[in-house]
Amino acid sequence: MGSGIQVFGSSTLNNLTQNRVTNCMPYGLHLEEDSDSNYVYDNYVFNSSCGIYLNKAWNAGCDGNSFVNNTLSNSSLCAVWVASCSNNTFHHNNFVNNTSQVYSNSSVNVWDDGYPSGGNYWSNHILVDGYSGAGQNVTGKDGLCDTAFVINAENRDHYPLLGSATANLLVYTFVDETEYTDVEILVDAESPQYFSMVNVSVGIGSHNVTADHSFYRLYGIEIYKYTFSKWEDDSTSNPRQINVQQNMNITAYYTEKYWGSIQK
Ligand SMILES: [Ca+2]
Repeated sequence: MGSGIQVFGSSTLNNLTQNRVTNCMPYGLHLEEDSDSNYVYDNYVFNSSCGIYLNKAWNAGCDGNSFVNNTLSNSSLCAVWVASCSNNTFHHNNFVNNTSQVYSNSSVNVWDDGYPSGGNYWSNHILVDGYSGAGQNVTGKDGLCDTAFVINAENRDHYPLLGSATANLLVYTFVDETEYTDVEILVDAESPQYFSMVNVSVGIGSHNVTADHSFYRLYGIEIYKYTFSKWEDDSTSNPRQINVQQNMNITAYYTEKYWGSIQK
């Protein structure tokens, strides 16, 4: 029990990067009591009650922090819990399979990096892309969802990401880590130019890695099917063995096929 990483008591200008925080109750990353202007980048927070918890204490909130390129997954309560903390920025994070994505109370925060950089990937959002432009009203895809992800009246991601058809698997190495010996790549979004979907930590050694053989994506009323084609080194073995000696990325490529239309 206890938070994974706690930042307390007017702690400012810290960099929290490339941490793997799993099974921490109640909070994965915990900022409280006037901790401002910290940079939280490229962390993987899995299976906490709240992935990121921002709270006011002693009449001081946590403001002006940046949360970028983090993956927040399988949070039993919510991925981000924020109360009386404002001017924090969240973009290019993956919000995947959380009971609730964001709880926000008395807070006004920024949930995207503007156009065309974009916001976050939300696994429960409507992933439809037929329009582009800052107003998402120009015909043509741009890799960003056409509709905003609305948290409440004062908090919204104007440009949610569609995710990635190439699944980048960022493999962190932990010498003493043994619980993840098999790695499954789950690809459930589309748009080749965007960021990694899956961050998994494994130990040094040989591991069995599987990419999903196929998945479906809805575009408006049309359905596309994506089928595994190859790994970035042209191997088509799936599953395959990888030998981990240091942090690494591996990418699975998929082919897109038109599948059908939904009757409206
Ligand atoms: Ca769009």
